[in-house]
Amino acid sequence: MRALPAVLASLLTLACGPERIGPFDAGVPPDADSGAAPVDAGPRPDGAAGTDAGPPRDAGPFDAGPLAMCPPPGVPLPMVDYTDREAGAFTDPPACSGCPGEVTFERLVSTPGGTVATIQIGLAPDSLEIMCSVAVVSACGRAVFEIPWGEFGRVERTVPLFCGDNSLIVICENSAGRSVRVSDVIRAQPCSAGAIRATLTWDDCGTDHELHIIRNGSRIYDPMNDCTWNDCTYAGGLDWPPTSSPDGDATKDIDDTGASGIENGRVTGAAPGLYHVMVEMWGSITFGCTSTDSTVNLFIDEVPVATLSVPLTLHQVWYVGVIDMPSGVFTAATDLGGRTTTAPITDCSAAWGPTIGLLTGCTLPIPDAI
Ligand SMILES: [Ca+2]
Ligand SMILES: [Ca+2]
Repeated sequence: MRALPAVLASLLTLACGPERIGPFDAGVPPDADSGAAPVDAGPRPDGAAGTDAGPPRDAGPFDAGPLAMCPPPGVPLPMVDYTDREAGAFTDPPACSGCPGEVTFERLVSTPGGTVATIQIGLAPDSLEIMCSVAVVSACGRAVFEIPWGEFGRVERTVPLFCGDNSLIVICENSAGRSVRVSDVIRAQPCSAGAIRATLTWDDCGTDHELHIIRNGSRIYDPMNDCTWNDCTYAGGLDWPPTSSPDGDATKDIDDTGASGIENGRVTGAAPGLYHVMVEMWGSITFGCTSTDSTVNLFIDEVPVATLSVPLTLHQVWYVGVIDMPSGVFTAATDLGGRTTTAPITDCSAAWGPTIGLLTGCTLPIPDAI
């Protein structure tokens, strides 16, 4: 375990406290953002994509062609500040002598028509004392990731994009105020039906949680039917039915071995059937913590359908639950009743695979077919 700088250690202590607000905190009053605004079919003054009938906008090199209509919101979406601001940098309050240094995108990379964006932010030398959040905002959905940019020297993160046009809003905050930057529009993959997405984050009390999306009737680490870090981190890695077609395929488009994540897995044009979601705790527990909180957000056709969070210890496996396609109904493992013998939390310490070469993690035959 490497020694932590004092400032970082204090951040970690705060992050592990019960008062910590998660990246998709449900504390936002439900009526603060009904979700109606970002997916409203009415005209929008800024000409946003989706169901908007406003003027077309040039998305530059990210133009992926016409988009399908955004789905209606299933639940309220997380509120994000500054969604009405033009691209650029500013502080809040406008005159702020002690705010964090100007946020600059020293590197903002997205594959045209892709599913993720990688951002690297330039900040003032006191960055370790600043907490930042990155909001991904589209006409179809919103997600917010809280990120201590100085953790373990990392200043770069890859975030999942929603289908269609996205903006990134980076907010870095200290006691004096906020330094904010809003990105230009990034056009990601076209929207399509049958899209499963699972996004995994974790707190600073642990490293390297592992997201799995597993076809029913299979098991964790089945090389053809478990979408995780070893066989699924590139487009077309797993050709799921219908075969010989991108339809139905699973991709883990963001993998992460460090602190706090992010990981992201998708199934595009999912074939009818059941899809299990599991999380392994691969990494280490940070000094001073007894467990690490793991959080999964599930989206069907980019609409958030569930947010779940549990504390994990080393080599535990969290059975998050099952998604039934094409209905998109999610059932948490804790609600599966007599349908499975797989526990919501499995201690896999005694059945962990060989660590030489990092070949496998949990070798137990889980989950049950249901
Ligand atoms: Ca991982
Ligand atoms: Ca396929």
